[in-house]
Amino acid sequence: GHRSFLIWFTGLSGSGKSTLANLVEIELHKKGISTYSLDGDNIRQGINKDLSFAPEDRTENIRRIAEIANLMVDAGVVTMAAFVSPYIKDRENIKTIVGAENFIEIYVNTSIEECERRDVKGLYKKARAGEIKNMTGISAPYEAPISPDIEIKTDHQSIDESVKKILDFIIKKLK
Ligand code: GGZ
Repeated sequence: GHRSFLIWFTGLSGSGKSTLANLVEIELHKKGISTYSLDGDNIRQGINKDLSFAPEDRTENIRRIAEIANLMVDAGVVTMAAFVSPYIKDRENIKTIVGAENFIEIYVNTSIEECERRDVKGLYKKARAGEIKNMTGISAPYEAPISPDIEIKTDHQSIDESVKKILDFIIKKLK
C-alpha cells in the first residue's frame, strides 16, 4: 500500500484546474494508484446543489467537500479536488479537516486576462454584462495562496511540463 492524500487544485474559473487534475489522474492510474476526482460537475450538481456562489455558500461548499475528501483519504484513495476555493480561510479549514500532513495545495495561477480570453463557458462575458453576480475575478475576490506546495503558471508553462511537475511531487510523497 501507499499513503493517501488530498490533492487540492485552486484557481480561477477556466484556469485549467480540472484539465490538470484529469491528466495527473491518468498518469497515477498508469502506476496502479487508485484515485477519485471531485469537481463542480459531481459536487455542485449533487450533494451541494443547494449552494450558491455567495461567500457563505462557497465556504459551506468547500467545508462539505473537505469532509467528503477526508472520508475518501481515510479509505486509502488518492483524492483530487478542483474548486475555485477563493478564500484563504476556507482552504486553511480543509487542512484542519483532513490534516495538514495529508493535504497538497496546488495553485493553478492563470491570469484573469487569460481566463477571460478563453471564457470556455461564457461566464466572464455574462459577468461583464451583469447577468451573473459574484463572478470570481470580476465581481468577487480570489485570494491567491501565499505558500502553495506547487504553483503552476499556465501562461508560461506547457501542460506537459505542469503535469510532470505535479506528478514528481506526488510520487515522492507517496513512497
Ligand atoms: C465562479 C462560477 C460562478 C461564479 C458559476 N464564480 O469554470 P467552471 O465554471 O467549470 O468552474 C466554475 C465553477 C466554480 O464552482 P466551485 O465550486 O469551484 O466554486 S467555489 O470553490 O468558489 O465554491 C464556473 C462555475 O462554477 N461558476 N458561477 N459566480 N465560478
